[in-house]
Amino acid sequence: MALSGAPPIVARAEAAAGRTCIVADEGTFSYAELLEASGRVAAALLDGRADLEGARVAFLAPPGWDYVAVQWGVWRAGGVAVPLAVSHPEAELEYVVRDADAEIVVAHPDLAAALRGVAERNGRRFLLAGEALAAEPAPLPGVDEERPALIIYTSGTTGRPKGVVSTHANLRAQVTTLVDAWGWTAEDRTLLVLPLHHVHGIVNVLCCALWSGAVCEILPRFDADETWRAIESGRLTLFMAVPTVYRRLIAAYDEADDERRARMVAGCRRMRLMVSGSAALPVQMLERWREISGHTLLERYGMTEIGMALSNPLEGERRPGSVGLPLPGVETRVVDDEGRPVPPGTPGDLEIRGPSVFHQYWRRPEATAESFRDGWFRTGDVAVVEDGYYRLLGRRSVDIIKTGGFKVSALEIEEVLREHPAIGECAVVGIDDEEWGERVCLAVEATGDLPPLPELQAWARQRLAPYKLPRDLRLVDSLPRNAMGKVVKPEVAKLFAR
Ligand code: MCA
Ligand code: AMP
Repeated sequence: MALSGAPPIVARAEAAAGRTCIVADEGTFSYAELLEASGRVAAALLDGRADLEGARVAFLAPPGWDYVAVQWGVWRAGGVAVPLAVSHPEAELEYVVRDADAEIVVAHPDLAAALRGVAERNGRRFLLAGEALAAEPAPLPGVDEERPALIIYTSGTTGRPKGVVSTHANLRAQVTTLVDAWGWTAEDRTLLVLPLHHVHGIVNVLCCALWSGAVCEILPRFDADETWRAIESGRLTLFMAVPTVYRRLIAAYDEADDERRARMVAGCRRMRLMVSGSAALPVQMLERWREISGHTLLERYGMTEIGMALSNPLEGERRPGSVGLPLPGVETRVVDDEGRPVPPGTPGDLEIRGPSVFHQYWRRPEATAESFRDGWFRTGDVAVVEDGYYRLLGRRSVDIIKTGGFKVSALEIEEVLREHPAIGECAVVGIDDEEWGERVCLAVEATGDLPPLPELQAWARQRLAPYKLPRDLRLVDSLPRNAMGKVVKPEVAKLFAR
């Protein structure tokens, strides 16, 4: 196996060759099998070329073996991996394929129908994952660490989602800081229940496990009962999820009989670490989980553009309501409006610097430039430092909503909904919600007969991911506006007060 010049995570796999790496619906696979399979995928993508030279490869597969083999195959061929979301309707898939300017589109056979059409319409090469996995091996290029590796689409304060480009070196920095801070080893065995079009699932779980030579069990989608069964087996050592997932696990525990509860508790006690992130973990949830599992959830903070930046410690005090301390290799600062650092105890804007910070927004140089100040990435989150521990106080923009751990843009949803014939002006706001953190709510000035919410959702479902759909609706004569005529979102939010 010639792995010199391979991307760092791939090169490391040689040392773990005989060990199990993936346990998924498709079966159990070793690191050697992953190297073999991803080599075949790379050869299929190259199709006689020496190097993809940064061509984007968009791929759609449920979390599982094909997903991992294709992702590694893209990297080994010198391409940039653009993971597509299983839950997205065709319109969103097409947006990403076009915006990323993907040269090749790869799909799992179960999800091929919509994507094949997208590829054909846009003149992209289309490949089934199975075909790629069956290709004859070929020589593979060397891939320099500074080359782009991954584009993840993330919603921001400007309309449609932007592609966040991270290099192999960025990914290595994001992974190694977590491997060190959370003590990952080859003896670890984790269960991945998160979607694989975002950093939490891709970097924190999948890449950290594979970097460490550990075992990553994968569920194609989160299911509380199946997750508990894996925990009950006692074979897992660590687990990571968003607060909404922990809430579902708590609900399933509450419904279980005493005998099963005892098994659930025993399984948790055999684990060494349980982590929460992507959205604020309510202190009550942290406490309830501690009662059930004996674990104080380790809460951490991150962002697609930077990987993880702050984390409560593996050893030492995990402070409820706090996202902890800067991770090794990550520089953090809290600043005022002019970019001057503020003293501890004073709230300000959180900014991040270091090798884990992304390379650029794909083909958006202005947005990239605006997101930095003097070399520091401006997160848009407001934080305060207390005894060295960081506490998040909110976001700069009311138009960013976190729901079920997904970041969504109110502006993007409004833009799509305005295309509905009965919607004139509209405003989307995030309202606090016990289950979802925030839920997406919509106020409308109608221009015709506004259909009831389920009908409106069905219409929007063709255009937007399920987690972007409005969950509550108010029809208003006119939206609250200021003297300039601008809609005042905090006033809109009051319309949904319960
Ligand atoms: C789904 N539903 C919702 C929402 N999502 N309702 C309100 N708000 C939502 N956000 C509805 C569906 O329409 C459906 O209703 C019902 O809930 C079940 O839907 P389903 O798709 O089955 O939901 P689920 O699969 O149970 O989803 C829950 C989930 C998911 C597993 C918690 O939200 C999830 O995977 N979240 C993780 C997101 C994540 O990985 N974020 C990381 C981003 P009906 O049947 O009526 O249609 S990376 C990041 O944030 C940074 C880097 C970081 O720090 O990690
Ligand atoms: P994303 O764009 O999906 O990467 O989401 C990043 C955002 O998620 C951050 O800017 C924060 O607003 C939020 N976030 C991540 N982790 C936490 C956390 N532990 N507590 C509160 N918010 C968080």
